[in-house]
Amino acid sequence: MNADIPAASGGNITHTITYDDLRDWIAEADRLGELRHVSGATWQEDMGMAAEILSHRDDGPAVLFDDVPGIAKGFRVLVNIFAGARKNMSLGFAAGLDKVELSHAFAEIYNHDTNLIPPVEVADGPVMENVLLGDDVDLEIFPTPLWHEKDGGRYIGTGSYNITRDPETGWVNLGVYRIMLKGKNTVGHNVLPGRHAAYHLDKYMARGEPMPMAMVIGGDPLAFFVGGFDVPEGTCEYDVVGGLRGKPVKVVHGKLTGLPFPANAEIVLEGYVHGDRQEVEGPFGDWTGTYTERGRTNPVVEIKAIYHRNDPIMLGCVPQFLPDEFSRYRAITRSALLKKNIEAAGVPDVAEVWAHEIGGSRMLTGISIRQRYAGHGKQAGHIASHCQVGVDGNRWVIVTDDDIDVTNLEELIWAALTRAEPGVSIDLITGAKAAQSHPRITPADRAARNFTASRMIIDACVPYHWRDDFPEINKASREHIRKSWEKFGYLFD
Ligand SMILES: Cc1cc2nc3c(=O)[nH]c(=O)nc-3n(C[C@H](O)[C@H](O)[C@H](O)COP(=O)(O)O)c2cc1C
Ligand SMILES: [Mn+2]
Repeated sequence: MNADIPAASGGNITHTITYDDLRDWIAEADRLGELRHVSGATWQEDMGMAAEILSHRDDGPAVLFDDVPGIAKGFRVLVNIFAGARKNMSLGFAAGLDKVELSHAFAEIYNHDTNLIPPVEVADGPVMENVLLGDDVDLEIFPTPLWHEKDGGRYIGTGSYNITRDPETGWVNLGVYRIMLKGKNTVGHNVLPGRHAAYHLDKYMARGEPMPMAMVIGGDPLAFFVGGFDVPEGTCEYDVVGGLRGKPVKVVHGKLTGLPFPANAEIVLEGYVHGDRQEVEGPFGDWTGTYTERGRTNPVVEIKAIYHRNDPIMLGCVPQFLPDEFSRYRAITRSALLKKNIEAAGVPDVAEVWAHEIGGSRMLTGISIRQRYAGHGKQAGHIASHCQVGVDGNRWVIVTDDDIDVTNLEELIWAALTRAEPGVSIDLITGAKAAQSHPRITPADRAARNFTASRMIIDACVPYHWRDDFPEINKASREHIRKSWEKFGYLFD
C-alpha cells in the first residue's frame, strides 16, 4: 500500500487531473514514455490487429495511428489508453499505485451524489473548427477501423459516448453505447434495455418524435470513463466529470438539436434516432468474450451534422477476448462504485470488493467481509448481485472472509473450493437481468426477447458458528511475507 493512501477512508490523497482534453492527455502519456506513433496502418485490418495484441497486457503503449491509407493525413485513431502508468494519470493519481490501490484511491475521491459541478456554456471552441452540414455530411472521411475479424461492420464509436436529453425534465445524459458505421450519414447504436438513453427514447417514441442525439467520437478520456459509469438516473454525467476534475466542462451547443457537447471534443456527430426504423446492428466482438447474437436490430441514427477539430483524433476502446483493456478499466472503477453501493444498502464491514477482469468486471464479483453475524455473507452476496452497480450481467458472486485477497483470482477460487460447501453454500437466483450479449441465453429466450438468466451466490465465508474452530489458513501473514522477502528476496536476483 502506498504510504499516501491509507486503507481506510479519510486520508490525504493527492488527486489532480492533469489534462482537459484528448490532446493534453496524449502529451501526458508521451511524458510518461507510453505513447507510440504508427504510420500507414489500414482501417481494414491493421489497427484492429494492433489493438487486439495491445489490449491483453498492462505494459503496452498507447498508440496513435496516422497516415491511414485512403484517409486524409492528420485524421488519427488513438488506442490502448488504459494501461501502464497512464491509467493512473487518466484517473488523476500517482504512477506508483497498483490496480487495487488505484481503485481504493478512486473510491476515496468519487462521489456522484455530492461531488457535482455542472457544465458551463461557451460560445465557441475547437470542435467548431470544421462544421459539416447537409450534403457535406460524410462519415467516410474518418479512419473507422474494422476492429475484429468477424465484426458485422466498422465501429466508429467504441471510445465514445452519446448525449441525449429527457424531453420532459431536460435532464441531459451521457452514456457509452457502441456505434456502428452504416453509411455516409447513418450509424446504428446499441442502447440496451435499462440504459438512460433507452428511457429517453421511449419518451420520444411515445410522442411520435425522433430523438435528438449527439455522439462524441473522440474527446476527453475522463468524460468517456464517466459515460460508462453507473451514475443514477436524473444525474448528468457532465456534472460528475466536472466534480472529478474540480472545474466545469465547457460545452457548446449543437446547431440542430441544441444538445451540449464539450467545446474541446475531437469529433461530434449530431442527428436523430429513429426508434421505429430498426436495422441489423452487429455482430460485434463483445465484452462477454463472444460475438453478440447475429441479427440483433437497433434504431437507425440519421446524422445531420459533423463537428470536428482540425486533424481530429478518434478514440478506440474495444472489447477483446477477456481479460482486456476494457475489463482492466472497468474492474478498477466498477469495484470502487460497487463497494460504495453495497455499503449504501447497509451491509456492514465490507473489507474488499473486486469486479474481476476475467468476467468483464460484471460476471464475477469477489467480496470479503469481516463477519459480524450469521447470514452476513449471504446478505453481502445477494445485495452485490442485485444492487444498481451489480445487477447488469452478473453471473457469480463469491463472498468470503477478509483473510482472503479477493482481488487475486486464484485466492478467491481457493476460498470457494475450501470454505463453501456446494450442497448448502450456493444460492441460485433465476430470472435475473441478463446481459443481452450473454452467450448462454437459450435461442428460444432470445427469440422471445427474454433477456434473463440465472446467477449464483457462493457463500465462501467460514460458517459463523464454527469460526473459532475452523481450520486456519496456512497462508503466511503479510508481515511474515515481508520479512521473508527482505531475507531471501535475493534468491530471485
Ligand atoms: C467501452 C464501453 C462500451 C459499452 N457499450 C455499451 C453498449 O454498446 N450498449 C450498452 O447499452 N451499454 C454499453 N456499455 C455500458 C454503458 O456505458 C453503461 O451501462 C453506462 O452506465 C450507460 O450509461 P447510462 O447509465 O447513462 O445509460 C459500454 C460501456 C463501455 C465502457
Ligand atoms: Mn446516466
